[in-house]
Amino acid sequence: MLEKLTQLREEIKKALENATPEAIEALRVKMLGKKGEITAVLKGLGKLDAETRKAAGAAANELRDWAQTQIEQAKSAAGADQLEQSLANEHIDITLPGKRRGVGRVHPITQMYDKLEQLFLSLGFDIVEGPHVETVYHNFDALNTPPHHPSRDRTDTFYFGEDFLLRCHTSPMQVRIMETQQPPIRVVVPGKVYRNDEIDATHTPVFHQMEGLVIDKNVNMGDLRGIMELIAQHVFGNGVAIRLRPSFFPFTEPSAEVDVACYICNGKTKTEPCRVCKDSGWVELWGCGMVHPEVLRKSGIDPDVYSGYAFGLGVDRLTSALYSITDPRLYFENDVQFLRQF
Ligand code: 2NL
Repeated sequence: MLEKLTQLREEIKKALENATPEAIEALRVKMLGKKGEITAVLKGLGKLDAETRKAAGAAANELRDWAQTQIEQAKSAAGADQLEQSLANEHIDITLPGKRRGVGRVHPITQMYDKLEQLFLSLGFDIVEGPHVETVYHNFDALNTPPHHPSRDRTDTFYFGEDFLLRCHTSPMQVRIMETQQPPIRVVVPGKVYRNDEIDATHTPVFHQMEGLVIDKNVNMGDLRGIMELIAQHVFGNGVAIRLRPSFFPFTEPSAEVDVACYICNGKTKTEPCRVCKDSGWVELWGCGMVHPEVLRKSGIDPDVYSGYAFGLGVDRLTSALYSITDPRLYFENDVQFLRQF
């Protein structure tokens, strides 16, 4: 018995010389595992007579403790060896250039939305979005746009059957607000709108609008003009002049085009013809008007008590004007070289 223990001790000593971590683990299993040799000796103690068992038990337990310590020590020494070796073999080249992170930026159209929303929030407007698939009623009938009107033509608007379509302005959402809220109403509705246009230098089938609606008692055209001027100055800079020019929309009466003093030549350059304003000094940028009484009445607001104004900003057009961008296709092409400029 004692001989066997001595033999095992010698075997362990030998096996641990220059052993790899894998070999050490294999030795641990071979000696101390469930079916290990030392384990077997300890299990066999029960069969010995009491006297022999005492001496053999002490020796076997001592061997087990010794083996455990030896194996642990050998393991950590071998691990340190391995770490040292890999540190010696691996080199980090700190002169290599770093990996550049592709940080995106805010799309110019979104920047213009943000700029406008900042203004309207400061003026106490709500900002509300609406569904892109609308009813023909909310998109046209409620806005005083009768069945024979050209913008209702099936070739100009994307229909889903008889009663639904892709909204061609955000106005249907303002109608929904009038239907569900009583004045005072002060709201802007940003969002994509859709028209069945061929793509060219001034048209894309999807474009971006922000429409505004203000309804209260005693709202007049002076209020409208003041807000139109604030919008122009917020986008193009303090001091820029605007003018309102008579126009027509089915949903407003009177209606007006908002012209902004030419941001290229300011109407002053006479030596060189101005491409942007054609030397008129003014650029037509958006439309507005006093909400037609019939539009108020249809949505449940009494035009004898309340009046209001509305406006429709073309966000693509405003962005193009601000940055002198001549082709709206650029907004959709995701050309990083283009987008990085803003
Ligand atoms: C344009 C003209 C405009 C409106 C939109 C509107 C909405 C309601 C009632 C009355 Cl619910 N009007 N919207 C009014 C005038 C002009 O847009 O040229 N947009 C690009």
